[in-house]
Amino acid sequence: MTKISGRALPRENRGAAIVAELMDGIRSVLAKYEVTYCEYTMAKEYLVNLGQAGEWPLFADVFFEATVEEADSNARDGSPGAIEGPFFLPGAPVLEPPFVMPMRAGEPGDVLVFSGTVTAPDRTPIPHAQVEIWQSDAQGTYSGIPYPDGRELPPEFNLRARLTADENGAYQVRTIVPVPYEIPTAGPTGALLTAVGWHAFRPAHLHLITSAPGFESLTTQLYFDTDPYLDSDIAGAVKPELVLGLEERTDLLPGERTCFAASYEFRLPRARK
Ligand code: MBD
Ligand code: FE
Repeated sequence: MTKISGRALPRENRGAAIVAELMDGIRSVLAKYEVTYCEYTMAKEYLVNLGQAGEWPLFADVFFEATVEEADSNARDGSPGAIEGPFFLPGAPVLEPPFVMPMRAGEPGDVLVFSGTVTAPDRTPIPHAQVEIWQSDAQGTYSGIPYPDGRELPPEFNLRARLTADENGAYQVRTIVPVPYEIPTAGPTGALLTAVGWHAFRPAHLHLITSAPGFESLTTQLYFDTDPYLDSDIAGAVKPELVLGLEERTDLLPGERTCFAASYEFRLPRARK
C-alpha cells in the first residue's frame, strides 16, 4: 500500500489510485538513478519553464496523448482514431463546394486532392457528415499558433476548414500535400528532445474531426506511405490503417502543378450510451 503523508490512499478511488501510482513511478525512477540535487533542481526549473512557455499542452500531447487515445479507440467501433494534438483551433471557415482549403496564392507544396466517404460502422453512407481538416503549411507552421522562435505565421485559418459531405456521404477537397512536421525545437519541449538525443519529427499528417448527428465524432489523422518518419513519430500516433497511398495524377487538374490524390473512408463510431 502506497503511503502519502503517512496516510494510506483508498485504492477503490480511481483518481487516488492513479495519482498514487504516478507518484510511485516517479519516485522509483528517482531512486533507481539516485538522482542528485543538481538534477532535481534542474528538473524543477524545467517544469517551471515549460509552464511559462505555455508548452504543457504540447508536451502532454507529444508524450502521453497517444496512450489515452489508444484506450479510447479500443472502447468503440468505427475507424481508428488518432490524437488531436495541441494545435486544433475552433471556428475554422465553413467551405462551399467545390471545396478548397483556405490558402495563400501560390501556397508552397504539391497539390493534394483528398476525397472519400463518411459511413456508419456497417459502411452505409452518412449523408451530409461534417469533415473538419487542419494541417501545417510546407514550412511546418500551423496558422494561429505562435512559435517559440517567433517565426511569421500564415494568415488566420490558413489550411483549416470545415466541409460537408454530399447526400451520398462523399467529399472531395483540394489542399496541399503535408510534409514531415518538426515540433517547435526552440521551446522547452524541443530542448528536452535535443538534450536526450531524440529527433522532433512527426510524419506528414492531416488532422481530421469527422462528425454527424447520431454518431460519435471521430478525431483522427492520416499519413502517407512514402514518409520517412512513419516508424519514429515522436508523438507515437501512427496506426497502419491510417497510412494512405499518394497517387500522382495528371487528369484531375489539367494544367496544374504536379497533383496527387489520396482517399479515405471514415467509419463513424456509433454513439456510446
Ligand atoms: C503536432 O502537429 C501534432 O500533431 C502533435 C501531436 C504534437 C505537436 C504538433
Ligand atoms: Fe499536427
